[in-house]
Amino acid sequence: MNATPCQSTCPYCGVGCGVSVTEQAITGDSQHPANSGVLCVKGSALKPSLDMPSRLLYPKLNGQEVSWDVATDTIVEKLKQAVVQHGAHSVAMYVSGQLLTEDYYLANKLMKGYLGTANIDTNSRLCMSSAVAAHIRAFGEDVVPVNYNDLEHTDLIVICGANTAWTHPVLFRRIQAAREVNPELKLVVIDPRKTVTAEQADLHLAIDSDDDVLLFNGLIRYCLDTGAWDDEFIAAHTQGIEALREEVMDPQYSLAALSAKLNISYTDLSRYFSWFAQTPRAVTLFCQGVNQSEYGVDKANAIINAHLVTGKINQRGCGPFSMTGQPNAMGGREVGGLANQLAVHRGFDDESIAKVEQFWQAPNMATEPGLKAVELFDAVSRGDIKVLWIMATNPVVSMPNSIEVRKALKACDFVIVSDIIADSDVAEYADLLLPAAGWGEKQGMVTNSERVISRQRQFRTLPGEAKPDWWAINQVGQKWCAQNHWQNGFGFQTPAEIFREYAALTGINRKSRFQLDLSMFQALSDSDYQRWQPTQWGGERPFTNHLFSTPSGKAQLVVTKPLKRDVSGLWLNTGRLRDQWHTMTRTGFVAHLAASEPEPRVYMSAATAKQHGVEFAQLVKLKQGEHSVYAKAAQDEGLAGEQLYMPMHWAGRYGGQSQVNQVVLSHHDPISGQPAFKSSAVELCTQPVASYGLYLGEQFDLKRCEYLSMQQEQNVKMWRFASIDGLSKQEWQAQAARRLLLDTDRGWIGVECRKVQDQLWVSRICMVSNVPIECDETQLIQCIDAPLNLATLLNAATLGHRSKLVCSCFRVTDTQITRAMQKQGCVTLSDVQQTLKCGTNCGSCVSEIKQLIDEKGVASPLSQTQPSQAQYDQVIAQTVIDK
Ligand SMILES: Nc1nc2c(c(=O)[nH]1)N[C@H]1C(S)=C(S)[C@@H](COP(=O)(O)OP(=O)(O)OC[C@H]3O[C@@H](n4cnc5c(=O)[nH]c(N)nc54)[C@H](O)[C@@H]3O)O[C@H]1N2
Ligand SMILES: Nc1nc2c(c(=O)[nH]1)N[C@H]1C(S)=C(S)[C@@H](COP(=O)(O)OP(=O)(O)OC[C@H]3O[C@@H](n4cnc5c(=O)[nH]c(N)nc54)[C@H](O)[C@@H]3O)O[C@H]1N2
Ligand code: SF4
Ligand SMILES: [Mo]
Repeated sequence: MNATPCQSTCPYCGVGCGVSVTEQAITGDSQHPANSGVLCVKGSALKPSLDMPSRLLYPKLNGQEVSWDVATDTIVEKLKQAVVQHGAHSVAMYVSGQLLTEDYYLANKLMKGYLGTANIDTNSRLCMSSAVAAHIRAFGEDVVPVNYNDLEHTDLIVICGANTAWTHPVLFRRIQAAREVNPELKLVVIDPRKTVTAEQADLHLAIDSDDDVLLFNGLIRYCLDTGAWDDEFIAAHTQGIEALREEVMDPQYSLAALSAKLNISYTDLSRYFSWFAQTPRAVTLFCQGVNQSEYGVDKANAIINAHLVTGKINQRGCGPFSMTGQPNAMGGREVGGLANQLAVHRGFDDESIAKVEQFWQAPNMATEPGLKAVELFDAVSRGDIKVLWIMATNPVVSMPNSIEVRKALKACDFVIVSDIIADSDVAEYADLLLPAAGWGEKQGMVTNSERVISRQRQFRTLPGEAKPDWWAINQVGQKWCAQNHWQNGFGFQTPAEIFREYAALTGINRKSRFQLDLSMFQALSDSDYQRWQPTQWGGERPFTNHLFSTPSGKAQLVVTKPLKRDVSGLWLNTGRLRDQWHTMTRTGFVAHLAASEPEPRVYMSAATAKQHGVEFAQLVKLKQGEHSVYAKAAQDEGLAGEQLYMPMHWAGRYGGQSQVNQVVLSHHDPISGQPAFKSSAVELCTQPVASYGLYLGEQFDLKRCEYLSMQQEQNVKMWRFASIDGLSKQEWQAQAARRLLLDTDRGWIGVECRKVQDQLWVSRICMVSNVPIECDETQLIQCIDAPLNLATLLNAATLGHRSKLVCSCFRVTDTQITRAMQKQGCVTLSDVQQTLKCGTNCGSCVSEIKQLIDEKGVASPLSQTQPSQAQYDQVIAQTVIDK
């Protein structure tokens, strides 16, 4: 790498922060409009994330290394067999919002122009498709009409169904900074959970699952009653007002009725409504609490309606703002990678099909929408899909009803998986594994939430035979054309060439009602592509003069009904953690990201736990029909009512036993097809466990446990396990040489040593207890690969309070913060920050620190009474040390 920093874009969330890469460090790019140099904890950990374990380096066919030539020949042959025998719709691709625009464009072209099927869907179906459908219904096109800087020029920010402090941290920091500048700026959070985001709001409305439409219709009604409708705007720029008025006049939307129905106090409800009604400027941000629902499209439209009827749109500081999840979810939507979109914001109408067909000179054009993710995997399950190419996504973890998805893949004739690691959960099902180039090894464009197109740049050489995804698709495309004696539509040599073709294709939108037009870049030179700077398409206000993309130019007000599935009893809410990314393949092994939430937990309030006979820290089982999942019970008083919360991340080597989607059914929105990941009915069962354990070493080689998770810590791996039948000392003894076995009052501790010169050094530790183990794990880790020191080891192993990592950037725990308050005289947030530096980098943990200060530290004792020397001697006397 040369000395000038390489300017690129963070590969995680849709905020799309710019990064600056040098040999030494990866830091925020101060020139990038999304972040002005700031990065969150995940972005700050990009450098260690590059050293991933089990990198996939060579194509593998049925487990055997093969050349790319053989691999791509095989794909073409399998495609041909399937198409000839079963028709075009028997093949499919399942791709990802983490692909670059060029990868995505080519995948879409291959499927829809050359294989004759629109069976190409993407994980964005699980993520953005409800927002996409709502935008199309309301605006006539999937356009986000807001910019990040609107957050700095508004009077009210509403965050609905998003935990922005954790999931779009840099954006949340901008919101917090704006509130500091303008103390009048209000923040309202609508979320059934009292999240870290909600804690920092002026008002938190803890609605029940899926009560959003009811709430927003009520808001619209309130605005009508208080004269806050913008009648001029409504008349000139919208259609459908009569039907909407009729809906919201229903008595259920009167403030009093609504307050009772939503179970939200009259005062809180009217505060939010009056703030929204009275201020001329308001932005409503939304994400998965809205999208991932059986009513996701209606929820998004209800939000958009509220902005349309009050005219709070298309002007500075105003608008409904769907935040995108993945780094290029937006780019994927632009090229048209959803099965129900054709390309460049066009659907499957005759005119669009003809235009795209002509542009591509497509020999085999898809003429109807393909299968959406859930339907697609159902089709795989039925045996209707014979060849499936999965790229940059891990559906056996991230799809609902994931056990069925696994079964379907197992039965599928030919599964191709393009990934960067060899042992992702989905790789297990691949007949053909293709090594993709990862972040930093490939280059191309990504579009963020505010339509800013930025470059990801290459700053590393390609390892092994890894190739960019576009390259693999291009090879297959070329061979497919040759096979069919068609003109080659896949002669691309560089991503720049692909980008130019994509930009040229968007030219079909010029002088049409569609906004997406990048045709000014169709002749972009290679060097201009290389030098590309973040560029927003559509400008700050795409709907200039309030001209929307509908045929009439008016925005459509969509009548939305407050429907709701009756989840009687417990309902399971799922989502994200601050420091992990999706199925953990890129963040699970980064020690300081793993430390803040080291094992799979299911959260609930003390009342819910009590009601179900559950004790915190113990193993519990969530059941849904015949499927179940194990996790440790943990407390979160932010969960109202009968609500459970479990992170979506646990997968692979890190917590592969505890994949929550095993108990999430595939109910989905009828329009968008987006699964309802936030509201599953589950049973919560206690689970008697004979042995809880902690195992530190290189490799876990004890018997298979029902519950097993792994935390990577520098050079040590630490497993937490629970075995229902129990784990015997004999099993450990049969395994370990040079072992110590220490009996404790609740179990035993096994220590395996090796001789280094004349000293005993610790190589493995196994602690087993009949109660959940809470001990000083950080200290225990330090005992590995160090001379045996029984006093330290036992002290670390003493059951007591387990420190929780609060600040990941500086690795500061709750215990340290408490100590700073009790022993170092820290009183305020800034005292603590000055003493420990915590919360001074990305700031994601500030509210957790504040909470500790308010609660005056952690409740558990800081230190355990240490055993006396006599006790140690006694233990050592009882110990067996092998020769
Ligand atoms: N740290 C981290 N950040 C990420 C990601 C990650 O994996 N890790 N992934 C990125 C991606 S792809 C995405 S899509 C985004 C997702 O970003 P978010 O949507 O902010 O994240 P989630 O945690 O999925 O869920 C959001 C919230 O919806 C709430 N919710 C559940 N049901 C309802 C409901 O009925 N109504 C309302 N109003 N709220 C409800 C949940 O309690 C939860 O707090 O995050 C992006 N950023
Ligand atoms: N219960 C529950 N489930 C959910 C959600 C939820 O909130 N709750 N959220 C849903 C949402 S919004 C999303 S976005 C999905 C995310 O779910 P997934 O897309 O399945 O998650 P990732 O772990 O990001 O998967 C990306 C895969 O691509 C690999 N990879 C990384 N870079 C590259 C590359 O450049 N090329 C290739 N070919 N491969 C690469 C990674 O190693 C990884 O295996 O999960 C969904 N599932
Ligand atoms: S906010 Fe998102 S884009 Fe920015 S550094 Fe964090 S993960 Fe990366
Ligand atoms: Mo997502």
